[in-house]
Amino acid sequence: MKDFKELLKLDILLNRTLAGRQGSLVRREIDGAVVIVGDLHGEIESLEQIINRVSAINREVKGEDINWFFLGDYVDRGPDSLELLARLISFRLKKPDRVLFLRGNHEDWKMNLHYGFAWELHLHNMDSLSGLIIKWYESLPLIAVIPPVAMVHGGPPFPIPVSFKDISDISFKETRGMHVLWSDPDDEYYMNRGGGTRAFNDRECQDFLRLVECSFLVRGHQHVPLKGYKINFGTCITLFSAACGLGWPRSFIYAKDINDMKNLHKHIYTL
Ligand SMILES: [Mn+2]
Repeated sequence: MKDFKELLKLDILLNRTLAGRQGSLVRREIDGAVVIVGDLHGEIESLEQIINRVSAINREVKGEDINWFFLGDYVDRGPDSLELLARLISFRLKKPDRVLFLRGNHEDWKMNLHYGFAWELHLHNMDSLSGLIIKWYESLPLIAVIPPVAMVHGGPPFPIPVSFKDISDISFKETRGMHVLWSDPDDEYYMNRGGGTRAFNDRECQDFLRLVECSFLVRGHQHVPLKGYKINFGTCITLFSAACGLGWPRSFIYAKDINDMKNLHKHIYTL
């Protein structure tokens, strides 16, 4: 494996030059199989298990090249944030066009100081890498539009944008960006996270999907007790791919063809 610093530098360049990238948005059409992975939170084991499971399924259905989408929250909480990031970037470097990383609310140094990653770096005598890690965070897009699926870490931007240009202009530093990284759907699981975060409803989800010409919103961010995933409003799928040391069920999406995602619930797998 390449030196971690080298990996970060290479991946920052890749993020900046992604096909279909317009500011905070990545918008493109794709062919082949699709995998979507939710929060991993420093669990290398969860990532390895998902990769192994996907290879087995893909072989079984004679799937072709796989497009991987990761919904953010790679670091904090779990024990192996450093190893996980290095593994993710090395994985990506093998097929740069087929792997996309979105930004989560934990791709934020202030969060890292409270939830573990900053301490992990300190224990490895790697405090000096924080600047480069922050640059990597800032190089990540916030929203992916891969018809018929739109992806974010938390929820739709609010107020709902009026155009693709409007979406590409969203910054993580402003309110709309904060909602993309932090929002949860309005349901019985909703707990206010404070700091101006909010719940989004069916109508807002529909309005956003209509604007981006997609049928589904796939997001992470929220642990779903006993299941590892949930579906809201018939259009919004939550995936959580970390066990958080508690053996929680973990989920991911695999589909042989992105256009075959009309019955999206059939493509959700749990570990
Ligand atoms: Mn999150």
